[in-house]
Amino acid sequence: MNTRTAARLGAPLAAAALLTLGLAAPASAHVTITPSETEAGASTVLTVSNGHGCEGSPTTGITIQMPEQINAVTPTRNPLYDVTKTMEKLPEPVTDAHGNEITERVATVVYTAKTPLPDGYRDTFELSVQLPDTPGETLAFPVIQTCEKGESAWVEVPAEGQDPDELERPAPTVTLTEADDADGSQAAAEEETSVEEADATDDDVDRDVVGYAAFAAALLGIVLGGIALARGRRSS
Ligand SMILES: [Cu+2]
Repeated sequence: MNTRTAARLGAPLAAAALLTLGLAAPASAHVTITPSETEAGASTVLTVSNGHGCEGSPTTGITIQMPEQINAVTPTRNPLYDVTKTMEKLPEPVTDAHGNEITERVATVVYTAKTPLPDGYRDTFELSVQLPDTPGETLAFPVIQTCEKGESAWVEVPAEGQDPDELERPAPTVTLTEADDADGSQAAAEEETSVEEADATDDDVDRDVVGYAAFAAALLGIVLGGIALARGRRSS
């Protein structure tokens, strides 16, 4: 085969490869959440990613529905979006991580774009959440994506045994895994060391506080130093 023939053969092959990539891209560019798997009971930050517009139309906003198993949600602000929470009353009051009684929960988080997001670009949205302590459970976060033209409802949840890849617009999900320290075989040993661990955790927190204090003091020193310098200059 001479180089000319190779080139002639190569072009259609490359085109075919591109076509395959093009077809594969939409599945990986859905609205997704990372991590898609994380420890049950954890306090964590989930990142919702929006990979494309509504059939080419720019995205104007997304509404994320919180699974009812999550009561505590703190959305991270985003300079390109206005963010609001819609609340709903809890059937029964619950106690939050700070020991306060809460009577309502965040039902949805709405990000509204200040400037529509063009198709072909992506944005991410962070939610700080307290996950329920139910290993093995998969939580669905249905998302409504609104666009300049139309909307996409990422709300499909696979039926028992169905492959989520078969769905056209699957709701992003997070699967809760067994916490590392909840390993059954180590449960007894853990009980013994749990007091020590609790102490260790306290120490860690103390160390963090000291770290932050040192950092704050250093910052203050810089600021005061700057002021002193400025004053010195002015008085001289
Ligand atoms: Cu997609």
